[in-house]
Amino acid sequence: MADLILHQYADSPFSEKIRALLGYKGLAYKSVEIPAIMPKPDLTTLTGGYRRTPVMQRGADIFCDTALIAQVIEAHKPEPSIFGGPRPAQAVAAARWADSEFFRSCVGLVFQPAAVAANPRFKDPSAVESFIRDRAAFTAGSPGLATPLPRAQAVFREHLSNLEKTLDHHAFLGGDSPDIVDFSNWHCCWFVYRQPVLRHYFDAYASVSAWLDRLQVFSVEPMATVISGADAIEIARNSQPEVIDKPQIDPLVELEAGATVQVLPTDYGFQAVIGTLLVVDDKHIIIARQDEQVGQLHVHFPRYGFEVALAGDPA
Ligand SMILES: N[C@@H](CCC(=O)N[C@@H](CS)C(=O)NCC(=O)O)C(=O)O
Repeated sequence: MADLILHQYADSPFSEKIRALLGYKGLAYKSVEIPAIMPKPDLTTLTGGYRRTPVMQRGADIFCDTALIAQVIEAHKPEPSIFGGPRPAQAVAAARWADSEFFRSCVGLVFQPAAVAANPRFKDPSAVESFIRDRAAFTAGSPGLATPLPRAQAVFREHLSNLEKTLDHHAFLGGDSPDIVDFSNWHCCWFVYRQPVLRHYFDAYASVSAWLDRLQVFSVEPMATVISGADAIEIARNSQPEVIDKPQIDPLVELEAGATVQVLPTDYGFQAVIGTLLVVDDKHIIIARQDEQVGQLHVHFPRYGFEVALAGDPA
């Protein structure tokens, strides 16, 4: 099977979720450092317009969103499992909540004025301006990424006190070993914890801090070989998308296989990807794209959190 290639950047929390997961699985992978703001020409050549971070590539197959990427990694190396716990419904729901509500509250904390002022990445006023402009375009049409500070802080503190109660009795949220809930909470906490000016938020939570130290171990020794975006494109060009075993189209979407469709996230980052519909089942949306430079690509999305419609239909 082709190598896993993670398109990511160092400061990205959702990339950190996947870096830590790959470290936990002991998987070697290739890594492309992508820009944090647009343009991202190599990435969007592969995705067809999806710009969120990270993206996983395997040959000419492109996987968007960390919920799906985590499943791809689990299938690639099933042990140790992060989906094998006794309460899958609770685990998936808890991970989704952490990746959405909890993440938004962490963004609220990280972008509070005191933290922005102390952040070396925002020392250059022109860099701040470009970042703000980029994120305004990125989140256009959605309520935005950051929960306002008073509510963000309340959500954060309440959740940390609940995590603390679990971690007083267990090494990980998944029990004796980490599961998907650990990785979805890890990247959110990491985003806040790594800012010295925000570390006080963890002062009252000794068990959470010890858990962060345990998870940190998985991301400190990256098993990544760094390659360029051009190398990743070359790999895609020299590969064929994997054959899809039993393509299905959910009849409720009222779309035919082969229709020209657009796929959009339902929460934020409304940059459509257009392609030929291959699969819509309970878990996946898969479309085919023909790129002049790369050839045939399959772009995969999780069904949860994404919408598929005829290209050009209003979202
Ligand atoms: N649900 C998505 C969220 C990804 C996300 O919001 N990533 C942030 C970076 S951590 C992003 O895309 N920011 C804008 C960008 O990188 O262009 C996932 O799980 O992959």
